[in-house]
Amino acid sequence: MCQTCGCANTTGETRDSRTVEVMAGLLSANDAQAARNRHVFGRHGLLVINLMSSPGAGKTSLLEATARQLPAGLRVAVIEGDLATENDAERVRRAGLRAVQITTGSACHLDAAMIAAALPQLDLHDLDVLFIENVGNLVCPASFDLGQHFNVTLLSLPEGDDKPAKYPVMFRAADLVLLTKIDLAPHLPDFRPDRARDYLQQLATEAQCTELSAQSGAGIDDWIAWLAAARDSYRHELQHGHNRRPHLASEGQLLHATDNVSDTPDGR
Ligand SMILES: Nc1nc2c(ncn2[C@@H]2O[C@H](COP(=O)(O)OP(=O)(O)OP(=O)(O)O)[C@@H](O)[C@H]2O)c(=O)[nH]1
Ligand SMILES: [Mg+2]
Repeated sequence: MCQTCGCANTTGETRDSRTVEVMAGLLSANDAQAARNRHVFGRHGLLVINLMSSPGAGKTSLLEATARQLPAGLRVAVIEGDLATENDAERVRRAGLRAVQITTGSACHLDAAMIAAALPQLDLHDLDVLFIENVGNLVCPASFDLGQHFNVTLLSLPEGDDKPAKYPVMFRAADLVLLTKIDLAPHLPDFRPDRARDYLQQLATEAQCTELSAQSGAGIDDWIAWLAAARDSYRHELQHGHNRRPHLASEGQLLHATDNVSDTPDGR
């Protein structure tokens, strides 16, 4: 799969110290670029939200539903990340949002340099919120800081309620978890939202967890309210000299750099 983060390497070659060194170097270069991105966003007072999930959990549909209910005057743009095609950027443009598509080729996640390269295509001074729709993948995107302020992780009902337990790095990185496609609940009785919340609690995450359906519109009001509150708190912190960072999972970064993740702190 991805040649840049080492996730394709399942044979033990990651234990080689030179490989570990190269990966650690890549991650630290990424962190430096992410800090530069965050500085640029801060100069513009621009709130940046990274949407992550497995493929098809409903990220683009959420952006389309968000566009339909945006408060008047809120200026929003989207950076789309996919291995191939301009499909998602075209979808959100049709919904009325400005959009830039990044196609990563073989990379299974976005990184900070890709975001920096896309920014000149957007008028940052003319925006309030920038969404980054990461590549559909429940593992690697959580380990790469892009310069964003919040991570939002989607879990759709058809995926099953045990995903926070099976993919802890992604869910620990989340500032907000959205249980999506809630309109399908009558057809998917095995998915128990309370069980998904229990699994999240077991990760000791403070992330809120809320339910919505991009299709029926249920829960979209709450999501828009969260967005407005996130923007207010980000701007308030910025006025006091603090440029917010999301809950990035440092154990995920180590997972990409070494094999020893068992006794690392959770990076909050
Ligand atoms: N029933 C139902 N279907 C949904 C909902 N949201 C998205 N879908 C469907 O789920 C499929 C995938 O949705 P997308 O929004 O493209 O998912 P995505 O996460 O952007 O997918 P990738 O970008 O490929 O990772 C589409 O067929 C959507 O119509 C929802 O709230 N309810
Ligand atoms: Mg999409």
